[in-house]
Amino acid sequence: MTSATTEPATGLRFPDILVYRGYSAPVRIEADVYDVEVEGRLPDALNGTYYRNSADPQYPPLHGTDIFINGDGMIHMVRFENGHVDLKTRYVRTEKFLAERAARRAIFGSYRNPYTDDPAAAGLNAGTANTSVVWHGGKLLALKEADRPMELDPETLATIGHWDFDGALTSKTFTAHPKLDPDTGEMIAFAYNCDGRASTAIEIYWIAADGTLGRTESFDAPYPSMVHDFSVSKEHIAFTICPMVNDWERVQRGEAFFHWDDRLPTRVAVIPRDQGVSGLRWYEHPSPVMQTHTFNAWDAAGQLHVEHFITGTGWLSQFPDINDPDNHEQPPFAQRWSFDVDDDTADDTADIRADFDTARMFEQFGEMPVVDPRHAMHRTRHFWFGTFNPQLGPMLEWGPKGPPFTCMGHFDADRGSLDYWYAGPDSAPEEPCFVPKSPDADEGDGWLLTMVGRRAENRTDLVVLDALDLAAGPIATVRFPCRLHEGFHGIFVPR
Ligand code: V55
Ligand code: FE
Repeated sequence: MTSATTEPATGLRFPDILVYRGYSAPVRIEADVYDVEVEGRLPDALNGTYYRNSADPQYPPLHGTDIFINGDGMIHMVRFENGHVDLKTRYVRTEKFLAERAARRAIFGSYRNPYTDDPAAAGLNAGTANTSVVWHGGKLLALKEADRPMELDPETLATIGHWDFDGALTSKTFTAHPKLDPDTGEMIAFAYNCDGRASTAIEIYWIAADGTLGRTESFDAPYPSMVHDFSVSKEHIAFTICPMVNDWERVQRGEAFFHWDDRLPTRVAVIPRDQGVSGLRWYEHPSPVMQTHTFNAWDAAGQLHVEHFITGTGWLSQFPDINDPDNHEQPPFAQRWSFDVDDDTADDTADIRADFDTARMFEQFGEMPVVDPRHAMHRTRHFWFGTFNPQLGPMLEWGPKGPPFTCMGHFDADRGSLDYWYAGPDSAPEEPCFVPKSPDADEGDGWLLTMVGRRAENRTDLVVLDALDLAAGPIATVRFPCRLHEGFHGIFVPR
């Protein structure tokens, strides 16, 4: 498997740095817990499986420090069956994971930087499969934007291996945020850094409901950068290109993989879904901002609306600002950007348009946005996200990602109202996951699931809320006997 030699044991310790401290400490336990304790009564109709991904480092970092998005992919699987809950957690057996296990130490260096790897890692795939999971075409895939999808067994979480869509995937990479069309079952996905290095080419993939990758198109961004998420409506695909820049010369010098450079503009590529990149139009935001994650996108009356969280700074808890080392990360806020897609006044596709509308959706800061997935790509009324509400409870001590959430938030766009659930002292909810009460329930008529860090107890709960009445508090709380590492993105797969 690997030529790395096994080093004599010298006392394995994770360094005492913020990424490995307290509630963020590596867990490294692959668990099976049958019939987890449940407080309250789980809804009878909540039958299915919540899968989510996390970055749980197997070994201390090669160079003494690391960022939290570089840990090894650890899947958390919570199965709900007639009021019973079973937990299974498994590492994804990536090439990196297996080689480091054989070597009994880290052999890969800094985040996505091959020039920082130990020679023992030469030629091996660095993918960590740690960001999200998707269920599509009868396959469960663990995703990381720096690598191809890793297929998992949905029952056992055993790693099956890389999935390249029967050879149709041209890129070495694949986004962790593909979008599913609830009407057709189609998956629209993309890849950047397609050959594994900094590049401006972005590939778009149209993948049919049965998993067949039938169409690939490519366009060029103005500069190489992190393209973490994107937007898809019924009619359009939109990419927000942000100056979270990827400069290969810096990477070769062993520096951070990304840096924030707000001398470069934030531009939006709007691409008709049917026509493809021959209909691409560029827009420029008045100031450099960064999209963190998207809620949704939809078309109405000649306009494309993109709903997302953005910040006025880059992702400075992970990556440096090369112009201003004292710059501090600002929390993300929700905006709707509206593009006049039927406006033909400038018909040269090389033109960059400055004219699009931006509107704050609600005042509260937040992140980890979700909508009811049955209504994705259409206008939605309901929006859920992780947030803070200082009126309900104090902010928590900063972790490696910045301030932990203290609340789940719900925004009702028809009423213009906000509803919160405050998780309690020393408690931090994570990304919400919406589950409809039945396949044909109204939009928003369902449950909101979220993992909650009980930080003082060093333990994790999974809380089930009424998605339209968060303030009412948990309907049921699944009490895991252990901590599950803070995660990123999850999905619910009904039985
Ligand atoms: C993000 C997360 C990643 C990554 C790049 O949330 C960006 C943003 C979990 O890994 O590699
Ligand atoms: Fe993400």
